[in-house]
Amino acid sequence: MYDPKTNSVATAEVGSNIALIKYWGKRDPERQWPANDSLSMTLSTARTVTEAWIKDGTPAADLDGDELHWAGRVLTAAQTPEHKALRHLQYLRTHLGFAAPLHVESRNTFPSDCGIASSASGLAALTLAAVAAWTGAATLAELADLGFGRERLADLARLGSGSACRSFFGGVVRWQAGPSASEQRTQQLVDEHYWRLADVIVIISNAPKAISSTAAHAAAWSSLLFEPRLAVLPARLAAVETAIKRRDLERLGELIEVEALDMHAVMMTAQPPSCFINRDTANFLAWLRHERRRSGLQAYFTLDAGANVHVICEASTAARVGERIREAYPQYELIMDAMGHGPRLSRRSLT
Ligand code: 2P0
Repeated sequence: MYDPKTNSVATAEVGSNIALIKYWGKRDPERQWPANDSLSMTLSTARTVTEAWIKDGTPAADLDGDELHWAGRVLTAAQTPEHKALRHLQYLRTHLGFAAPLHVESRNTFPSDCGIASSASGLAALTLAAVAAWTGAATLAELADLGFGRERLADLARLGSGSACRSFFGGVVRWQAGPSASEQRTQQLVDEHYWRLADVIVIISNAPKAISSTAAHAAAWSSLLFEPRLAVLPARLAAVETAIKRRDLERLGELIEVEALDMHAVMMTAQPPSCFINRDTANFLAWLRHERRRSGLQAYFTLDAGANVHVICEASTAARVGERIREAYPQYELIMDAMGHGPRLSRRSLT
């Protein structure tokens, strides 16, 4: 039923996502069950583009044959089997029963590993491109006909990186935690046309993170603030969803700022502690709040596991928000992003 082709390339293009209610801490790290439900906005400008094809001339039984071209480096499963992406390919292969080794080329349209959720779009694009390469599918509809609908792809990508499952839908997406495999659900709350929200990403530092998100997740349970956080999250999530449905930016903004600081407080009080934000981040957050009071700038922050700041505002005011940030902080690069659509898949001949 599958028709894998050695002479054509599957290209997956997937937007990253920024969580408004964070996934932080895991109930079951082996199965990637999160401690809480999370909610994110899929991004449009910050994307990963991943191409995959079946390596020609390699015996199909050579399971170590995967090759990943990434950031000017060539990584092979034989040399770095523990690399997150290569490990995920191996998981997909074993779990789905595909044998052929893949040639994979991947790039981000934004700096990696510094708090713009590169593992979300990276692992989602890898999952989509690899399954398309192995099955020979040329479109998302063909993949769905072969039994790989978005829900199933999201489920597979989640095993590579939790936040990746949310990138399989556009707009605002909820990842619902549950006490069993069938109760881990990724669903779209509203599509990208419902409310034109923007995310002005302020690159305060593009230095790689000192600690991986996966390692920091593991420490969450040791923070005295973690269980109280879990207790308030259902009500906060419901309030955020209501604010989105009502397109109420002020309410959404106050909720997401508290949520971002709450997650960072857990990170900082865990054992071992991790501090992703720095003095420049803190300075920027204080400036944004001051600017809101002073000039009525309708913009609110959220943070990922990194020093950079995501400034959420309406798309109609994003240019003005970007301009104000540039005036105050000319040294920072900005990525003018916005709520985006779900993944795209295409196929071209291998030339
Ligand atoms: C999120 N983050 O909801 C949260 C907020 C970072 C801060 O999900 O171990 O790379 O691969 O499942 O998905 C980053 O953690 O962790 C993350 P793994 P992931 O977006």
